[in-house]
Amino acid sequence: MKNCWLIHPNIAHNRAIRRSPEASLLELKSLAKAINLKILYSDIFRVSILKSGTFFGKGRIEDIKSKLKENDIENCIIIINASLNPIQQRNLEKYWGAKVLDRTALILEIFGARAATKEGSLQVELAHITWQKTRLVRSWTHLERQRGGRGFLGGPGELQIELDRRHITSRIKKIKIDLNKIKKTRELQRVKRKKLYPLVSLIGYTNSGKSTLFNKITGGGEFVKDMLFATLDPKHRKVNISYNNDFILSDTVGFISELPIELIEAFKATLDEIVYADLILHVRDISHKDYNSQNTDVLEIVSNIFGYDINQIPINYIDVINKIDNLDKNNYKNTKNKVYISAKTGEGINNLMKIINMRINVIRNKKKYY
Ligand SMILES: Nc1nc2c(ncn2[C@@H]2O[C@H](COP(=O)(O)OP(=O)(O)OP(=O)(O)O)[C@@H](O)[C@H]2O)c(=O)[nH]1
Ligand SMILES: [Mg+2]
Repeated sequence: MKNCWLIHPNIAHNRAIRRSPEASLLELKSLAKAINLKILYSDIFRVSILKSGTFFGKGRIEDIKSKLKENDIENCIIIINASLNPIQQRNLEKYWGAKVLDRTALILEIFGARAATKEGSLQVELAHITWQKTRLVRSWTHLERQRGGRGFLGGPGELQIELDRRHITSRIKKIKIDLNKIKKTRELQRVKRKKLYPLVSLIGYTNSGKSTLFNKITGGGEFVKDMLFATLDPKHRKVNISYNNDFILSDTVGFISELPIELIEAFKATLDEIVYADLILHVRDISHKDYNSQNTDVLEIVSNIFGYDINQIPINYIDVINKIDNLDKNNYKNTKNKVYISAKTGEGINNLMKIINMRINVIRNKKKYY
């Protein structure tokens, strides 16, 4: 198990942030645990001015360095919950003599560890190298070479960077071709299925309970865990709901705030499960402190996928408010767009099925299934 030090930079005057620094640090801890990192320290550091070359100011950098030294910490990965540019990453690594990951790198690591199918692995690799390509600057490549022990004393020249860039470009091309082939098969399957049954897709923030609900409804044995990004590849199952009204339920990858754009791009084929869905069930964890921010995060990603404005929620959308067993309240009011459930205890699942049934009937009247 590798050691890590988690740092959430609380950046002054950053209005785009929807969470408290404490909530952000808590989520960062869950991300680190998702790839089995041992958390040695976790801190919130206020950053009043962002330094272009080092992100943090001199004092902070020195403090961190002394703490590492005093405690004789070796091989500690320092994770900064922000986006670092390659120069900042390189400089911090140099000062601290430690590996530094930013938020995007950490999420890419988790996805890499989770990928189980060929499509999943290719998608993650595509996201990873697309991201790397944008970071291919002289200093960074130099460091990579040293890390790899290939002994480029003075660092590579522009020629080496150009070669690396060309290598990445041709690999991206190859992955896209491979992914396209898989996508075609997936599309054929989807078209075949859709002729027979409507598609109902589960979406939501990671850990909101999508797979638990999927299992509850289908009786399937999907992997469920109190861990971020437990599910990566979409799963399908046919559900018998009532005579002539069966549907296909699909479980999908979870979302997170500031999901790297490279991942959204690379996972486009998987996310088609949402685009082509007749009905979208947005599973939300009402017992989570960030319940509202998570909603905005998901809507932001969904609007990005559909190319919508964030206020324009698709009409085939149902809010599935999950984990009500964690709360004391018990007078929930369902509507045709909102239903309260506990995927764990089964409470409210009947209501959900009724609403799905009703909405599918409407769809059926508009479309023809054979
Ligand atoms: N108390 C309670 N816990 C739940 C409920 N539904 C799911 N959980 C728990 O929440 C955690 C995450 O559940 P998953 O079903 O794996 O969540 P997910 O949305 O599929 O997560 P990802 O695949 O990571 O996106 C697990 O520990 C579940 O047992 C619920 O209704 N009540
Ligand atoms: Mg899941």
